[in-house]
Amino acid sequence: MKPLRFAIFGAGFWARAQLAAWREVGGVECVAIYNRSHERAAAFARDLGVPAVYDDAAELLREVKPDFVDNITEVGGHKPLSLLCATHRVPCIVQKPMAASVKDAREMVAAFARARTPFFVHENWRWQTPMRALIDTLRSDVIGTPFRARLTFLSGFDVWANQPALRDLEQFILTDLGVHLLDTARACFGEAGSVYCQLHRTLAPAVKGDNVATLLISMGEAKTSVVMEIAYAKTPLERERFPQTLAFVEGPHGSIEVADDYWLRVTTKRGTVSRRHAPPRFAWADPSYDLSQSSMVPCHRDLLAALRGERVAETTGADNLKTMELVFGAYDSAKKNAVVRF
Ligand code: 89Y
Repeated sequence: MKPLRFAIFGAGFWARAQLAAWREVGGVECVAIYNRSHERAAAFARDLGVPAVYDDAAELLREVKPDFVDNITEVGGHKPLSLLCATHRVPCIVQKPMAASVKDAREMVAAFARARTPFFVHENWRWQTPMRALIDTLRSDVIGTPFRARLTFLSGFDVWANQPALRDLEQFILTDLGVHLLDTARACFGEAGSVYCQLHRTLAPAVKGDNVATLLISMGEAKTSVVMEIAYAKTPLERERFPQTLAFVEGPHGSIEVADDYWLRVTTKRGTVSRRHAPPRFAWADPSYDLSQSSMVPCHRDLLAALRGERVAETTGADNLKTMELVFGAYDSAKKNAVVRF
């Protein structure tokens, strides 16, 4: 099959890993890179063998005419650069979080719908090996419809070292990290009916935004009570688990635990079955981010199949709007100290 020619927008930490993940999948060829700093784009192109460099995204789209764009810029670039793709009718994958507000996200999805051009969100968390095992186990119905679940991500890892722009976000913990857990929870339990959220800014290095969140969400037709504990904080912890999400799910016929070190334990009347779902190790991945970066490979596979028209991707822009509504609904809840209903 002819490889799809694509361009990358952005030349930061995640763009480098994401290009390597595309090459792992195959069937695509990165033909150009855009970054507002020509120097950074040129360095990226030199290091990673990308043939064309632009510091003008419109010029790239006009001259290169890529089959799709992977928009891996910081959040400020998500809306303008994605809309530029819509104007040129070039399919676009935008990095999470799709936008800095629900209003912007709605405008983006609407623009691509009007242009009849595919639009996706790169949302990889639900593709992490233990998260996918959790999703599959829930869908097998072995524990029945869950009535309660807990998702936990607590870490003191210095994410700001590799992604300094995150320091300046007024809304940090839910737009950067919570968005992943909320999207994964949607894949597990269905759509949110309501959310209550409390936020803190505490035990953090020099960051502007909130860094600790606690949420109670009612999800799906069964109104599953989903509790989330999320933090990037310097809380003294016995063990640093970045970037693992731990989970415990209770249903009428059993429970599922996603435990440390990628273990999934399913307990029913018949006993407990344990299996380890360690992520694959890729030479290009940063070992501290193995779990997260390796999940970009199945995420890209799903997006590529959709770009080829073979199936509907899990994380279309339209689908991800519901994740955005949940993220910003949670911020709204924290601001008002009240339950927000959807
Ligand atoms: O930006 C975030 C992501 O997508 O995964 C982990 C991360 O790098 C820091 O929270």
